[in-house]
Amino acid sequence: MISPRLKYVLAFVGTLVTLHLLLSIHPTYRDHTLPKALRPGSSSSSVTDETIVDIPEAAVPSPPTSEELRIAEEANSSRKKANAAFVVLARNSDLFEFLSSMRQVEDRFNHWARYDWVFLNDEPFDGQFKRYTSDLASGETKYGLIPKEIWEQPDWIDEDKAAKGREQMIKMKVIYGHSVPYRNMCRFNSGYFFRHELVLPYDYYWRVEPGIKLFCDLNYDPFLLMQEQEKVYGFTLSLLEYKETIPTLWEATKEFMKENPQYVVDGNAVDFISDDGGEDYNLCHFWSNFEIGDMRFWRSEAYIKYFEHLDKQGGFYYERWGDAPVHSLAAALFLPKEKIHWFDDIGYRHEPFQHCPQGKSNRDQKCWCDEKDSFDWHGYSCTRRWVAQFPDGTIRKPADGQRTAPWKRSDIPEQHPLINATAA
Ligand SMILES: Nc1nc2c(ncn2[C@@H]2O[C@H](COP(=O)(O)OP(=O)(O)OP(=O)(O)O)[C@@H](O)[C@H]2O)c(=O)[nH]1
Ligand SMILES: [Mg+2]
Repeated sequence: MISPRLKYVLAFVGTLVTLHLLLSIHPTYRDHTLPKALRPGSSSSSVTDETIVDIPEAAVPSPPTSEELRIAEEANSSRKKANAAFVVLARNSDLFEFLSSMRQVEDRFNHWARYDWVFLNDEPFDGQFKRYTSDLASGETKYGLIPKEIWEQPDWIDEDKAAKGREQMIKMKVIYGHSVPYRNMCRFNSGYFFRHELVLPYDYYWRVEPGIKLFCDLNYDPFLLMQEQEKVYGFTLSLLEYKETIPTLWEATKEFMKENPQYVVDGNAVDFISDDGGEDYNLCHFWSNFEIGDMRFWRSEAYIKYFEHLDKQGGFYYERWGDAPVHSLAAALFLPKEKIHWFDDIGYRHEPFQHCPQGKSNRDQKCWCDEKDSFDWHGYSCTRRWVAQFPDGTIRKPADGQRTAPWKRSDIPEQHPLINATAA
């Protein structure tokens, strides 16, 4: 029989033990009470005393106060900005593929820069498109309708001739060779996007397409770079165009130059687009799914007249002239070459090619692309030719060990890398 006194002592000791066991779950209590040897991970884990670093309380940064956040916000909103916007041509069905592009542009740059987004469509944007895109945007969002008279194949195009052209391209397996909407899109991007009423108030634009990738942080404002360095056209990737899509584009361009020699400037980038001083077109062009540009150039007399001259030939429909070679030929002929800027530090992918910044630039900007996977030095890229326009070294040369592109056209494989990709 246990005496009542012993009962109390045992109950007290039991309570103490239970309390200790419960408190041992808490790491701070456990660290102060358990012998070192019994602390979890002390003998079997690879963490030793030397690897455990006590962080003094003062070294742990405290979160910013709301007042500090307000001051930072105010400083950012009053920072110098260019008169610029992202310009997006898209269908309602492009929404989710586009949101992945938009989210990356916001995350890498626009969350702090806060430029507006202008969306254009040949049909009214639906509520879902507007809801998702405006939720992601840091700047204002604007949604515009493209008038049918501008978008659709004009009446004066001979439809029989255009249909024959399309059939021919289907046979040749030219990507989008069958498509009239694709041709509408190319003509609109060549001659009209910069004149749309929602786009007219802006000077600079950045074209963003669905399904692109932006690999690196942008720690500066590329619109301000364009403005301050008086650049007019910016690109990341360049490549050779399919000959089959533009059989008569160069002839039409030469005709325009002959009739309007005043628009062709000295010191232009003709050697980028021609290997024989302007006699023949070498098919090099800037890939226009990424463009940062000054739209005052597209609105200039030289470019508008050039576009109208091309449009009259009907090549947007009889052939399949792309806005990329049209923009590139104009920029290379009507601008001094220094006004064209290669955004070497913007890591960018539009299937199936990418430009990945190299070395220090790759690390400093926290890029997530593989440096070795850059299209720049591939045979079908024209970027090496672009770099050669600046022999004084103002533009980076390929680093040692990087793949180099063959210089002679005859070394380049016959099969274009995009042919068969999505042929009809
Ligand atoms: N509103 C509208 N936008 C279009 C139409 N066709 C293409 N676009 C847009 O125009 C841009 C270029 O079209 P894409 O289909 O990306 O053409 P691409 O870049 O040559 O080819 P892929 O990207 O490989 O399909 C994209 O932003 C599209 O969303 C169309 O019929 N209507
Ligand atoms: Mg695209």
